[in-house]
Amino acid sequence: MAGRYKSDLKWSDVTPKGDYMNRRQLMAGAGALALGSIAGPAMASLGAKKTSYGRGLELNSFEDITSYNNFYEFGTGKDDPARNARGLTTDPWSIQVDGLVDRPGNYDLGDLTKGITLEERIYRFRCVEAWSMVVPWVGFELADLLARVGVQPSAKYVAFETLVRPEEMVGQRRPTLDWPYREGLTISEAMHPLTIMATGLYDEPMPNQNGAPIRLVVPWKYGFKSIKSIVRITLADKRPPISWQMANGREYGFFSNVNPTVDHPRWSQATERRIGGGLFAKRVPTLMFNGYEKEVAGLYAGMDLTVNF
Ligand SMILES: Nc1nc2c(c(=O)[nH]1)N[C@H]1C(S)=C(S)[C@@H](COP(=O)(O)O)O[C@H]1N2
Ligand SMILES: [Mo]
Repeated sequence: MAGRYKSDLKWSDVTPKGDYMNRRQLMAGAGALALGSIAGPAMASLGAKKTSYGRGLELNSFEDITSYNNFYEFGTGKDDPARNARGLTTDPWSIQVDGLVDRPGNYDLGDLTKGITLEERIYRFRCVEAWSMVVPWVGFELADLLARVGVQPSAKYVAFETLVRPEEMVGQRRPTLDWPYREGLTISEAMHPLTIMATGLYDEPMPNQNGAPIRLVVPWKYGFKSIKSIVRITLADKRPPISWQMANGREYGFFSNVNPTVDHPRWSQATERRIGGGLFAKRVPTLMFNGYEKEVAGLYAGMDLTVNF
């Protein structure tokens, strides 16, 4: 699997059969090549924009990205999600959109994302535990989805929730966290063009252990902000509770921007261990905002980042 691209993105995996057919026709009509009809890079066949982010970064292998995971719904070991998430049902999938939106509803994922152009985004990914990877995500900007449902001017935050289904999510049979897993962003963070909803990686549909069928990716924040397998999106005027802050507010803050100068109470955040580098690989320096300072520092202008951690 490592480092290769398959010839189709299998939108059908996140799209009901009917929609999938419409999409194919739509795309063919628009002059794009039909899905799966040619060999070669799938991005070209989908007509998706190639990324302008992350060129030159060295990608982690598909194996690295799909075998070393945090997804506590499937257990707390790094290899638990790959093993335990196999049986997760991701089709059908719906997302409840509620709160301060013009068009609330319980949307089928295919309907909610119909016609949205997928894009490749190669991002650094830095876990609060001080390991990191580089992942070629496939997805679209969260701002596009929010535009579809119509964000009301009074909305200041976006809250997200993960599926609760203990029958399929063995980790949820224990109160490791207060399920559902919850996350949140300010509206300006949510609207930022770097913030994406990812439906795949390495040009394949999102592997279950990485948060199928759809997860958030916020590359300048610690990995736990990038909530997986989302079933609810709520627009709110108040800051929503988030899982890791609920579990330990002294160690995990709402913002959780990657910041090498603000250490975790129990370890340094100045450096990181690159996954796949081998046991004796040298740690590498952690970059401010995970290397996206130029793009996102403005969101936090005037804020004391040691207080708003
Ligand atoms: N629902 C849910 N989302 C989650 C987690 C989780 O346990 N449950 N773990 C978070 C953490 S701590 C990290 S580092 C990333 C890991 O994403 P990856 O397995 O795709 O690398 O997912 C985040 N999203
Ligand atoms: Mo993490």
